[in-house]
This record gives sequence, C-alpha cells and structure tokens, in this order.
Amino acid sequence: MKSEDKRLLRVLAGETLDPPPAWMMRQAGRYLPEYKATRAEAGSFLDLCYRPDLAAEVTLQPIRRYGFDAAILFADILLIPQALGADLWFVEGEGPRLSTITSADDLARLKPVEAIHDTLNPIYETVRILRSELPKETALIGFAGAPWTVATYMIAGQGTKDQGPARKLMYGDPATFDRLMDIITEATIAYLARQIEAGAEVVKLFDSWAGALPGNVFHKYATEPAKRIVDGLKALHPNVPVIGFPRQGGEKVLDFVAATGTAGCAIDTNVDPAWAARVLQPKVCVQGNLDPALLVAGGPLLDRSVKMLRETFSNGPYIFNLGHGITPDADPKNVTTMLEALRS
Ligand code: 1CP
Repeated sequence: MKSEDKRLLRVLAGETLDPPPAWMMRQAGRYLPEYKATRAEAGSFLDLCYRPDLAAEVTLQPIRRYGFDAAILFADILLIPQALGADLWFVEGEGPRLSTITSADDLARLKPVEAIHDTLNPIYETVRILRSELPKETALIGFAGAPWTVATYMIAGQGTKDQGPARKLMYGDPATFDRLMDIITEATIAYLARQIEAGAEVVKLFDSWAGALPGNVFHKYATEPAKRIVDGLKALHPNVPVIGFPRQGGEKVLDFVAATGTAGCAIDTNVDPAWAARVLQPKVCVQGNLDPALLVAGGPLLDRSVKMLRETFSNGPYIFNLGHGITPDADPKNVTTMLEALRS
C-alpha cells in the first residue's frame, strides 16, 4: 500500500472518511501490561527511548492489540534538550528533571544544533525499524515538542503548574529567552526532518503548555515558531503533513491554523466539539478530543461520547483521538469498547 492510501493520510489530505481513522495520544504506555514488561526489561524510561529494538516494540504493542490506524514513535519531547547538552533524568513517581537554562552563560554551554544527531541517531533507527515492521495500512507519526513547551522544561528544570519560570524569563531577559526559542526551533526542524527521512509519514508538534502563554504573545511564541517549523519542513519534504497541537489555545487556534498551514489540528478536552466542527473543521482536518477520563470510567457515557464525536465531525476530515494522553489508570478493555463504538 502506498503511503497516500493509508486512512490517516487520506483525511490529512482533505478526504472525509466514516468511520474516521483513530489513534490515541500516549497509546504506548503504562496502562498496558506489555509496556510495563518491556520498560522493566529496558531498566529505565530513557534507556527504553534509546534502545531502538525495545522502543519499536512498545510502539507496535498498541497496534497489535487494537489495530489503530496510526502508530506514534516512542520517544519523548525532552530528548531535544538532552541532545543540546542539558542533563536529563527521570525521578521515579515524579517526572523529568533537567539542568536549567536561565542566562546567556547557560545558553553558551549548549551544543550546536548540528550536534543533536549524535544523541538522537537511535531514534531515527527506531523509525526505520517501525517502517519495516508496521502493518501496510498503519501510518507512522513522528513528533517533537513545540519550542515554547520544550523551553518551559529547559528553563524550570522540571514540569511546573503554570510555567511561571519560563514566563518570568520571557519578561526578565527577553534576549536569552528569544535565543533559546530560536535554538529549539532550529533543532526541531533538523530533528523532524531526520525522522521523516527515516520513514515518518506525518509529524506532530506538541505544544502542551500553549495555554499558559499570555494572549498577547501567543502568536509570537506558539504560532510563529510552529510556522517556521512547518515552512522549514515543507522546503525539504513538501508532501509530509504536520499536525499542530496548540493545547488550550482556545479560539486562538483558528489564527494558528491559518498562519501555520498545518494539515491537521489536534483539539484538547476543553474545546466544544460543536464549535470545532462549525468553525475549525472547514479549514483543517480536526483531531480529538475524547476525555481520557472516560477510558477510566467506561460505561454508557463512553459509548455515547464516542458516537457523538463521530457524528459531530462526520461532515469533514477528522481523526478520532483523545483530548490529551491516556492515563495509567485507564482500563485496556475500555479502549476496545471505544473502538467498537467508533467502528460499528
Ligand atoms: O514511566 C514511564 O514509563 C514514563 C512515562 C512517559 C511516557 C510513556 C514519559 C515521561 N514520556 C512518555 C512517552 C511520550 N511522551 C510519547 C510517546 C508516544 C505515545 O504517545 O505513545 C509522547 C508523544 C510524549 C510527549 C510528551 N512528553 C509531552 C507532550 C504530550 C503531552 O502529554 O502533553 C510532554 C509534555 C512530555 C514530557 C513528559 N515526559 C514524561 C512525562 C511524565 C512528561 C510530563 C512531565 C511533566 O509535565 O511533569
């Protein structure tokens, strides 16, 4: 099967399909017993990311179990900071920790963008393995974090509730902040281009903390970097679609889509599907936005919510997905129920 015949790629090219293609954010992860087993074999989360055979294995697990229309490369958005020279480690039960960037001196210690591939080569190898092992109808999605979201972790050194440290640097030392955003933007173009050259057929840009950007700078720090990345990739690989995820951008996602020219726009749980179908879907393929909590709760509301989304988005290009990642307490059986409701 040619890439363009895959159902995920057909909707990203503007076709309407019913039932729509489906995949889930964080579809490889701790809700699956087989993921926990492979992660234990790898030793740590980062060892799992950098072992191509095992990273490919956990990417394939949800495809084998559920037959999703797309696989998403198993890696993390924080590998770019690490490849640029930041220290990165994960504290069990808490989350990521990084050495912080808060001054021009810290920036000067980062490696040049061309050096990222020395660290990231195993990721490209994972992509190559996946392209040879995935079923012929399954599309392969590569990804990276958007510059603002990645910067929030590099500046704070960890996840924060309101991305306060990043906003303080944005105001307190705009030259350092803007230079950091530029470096991440350039590194992201180089990283995603290599993923595409290794076999990724779509790439997704996760701006998980776009909603923390003050409204007056949203376009400067979410839309403009995304546009630079889309333009940079289009110059090299004009036929590879990009899915944007300016999470919690509210109505600003309309201008985001118009300015960046992404082929797809993922919507978060807060977005009213009726609004998105009316205003956003005529401009772009919409992806989303089932509440991940329904995969914990199950029951009749899961079934009804899935059918409501299918119906609401039935008049245009649409990818069924969640509004954010599936959580570790989700019941794997509910994912089967979800797909039966969608495909019945
Ligand atoms: O313990 C474990 O096994 C680690 C949990 C885990 C997993 C499964 C982390 C740590 N990252 C991942 C994989 C991952 N991360 C993928 C793989 C593909 C898939 O979806 O199956 C992807 C796309 C990501 C992207 C990612 N990492 C985002 C953006 C998407 C989102 O969820 O908003 C973010 C913000 C991260 C950072 C990160 N990595 C891991 C954690 C726990 C976090 C969040 C940390 C925090 O904010 O405190």
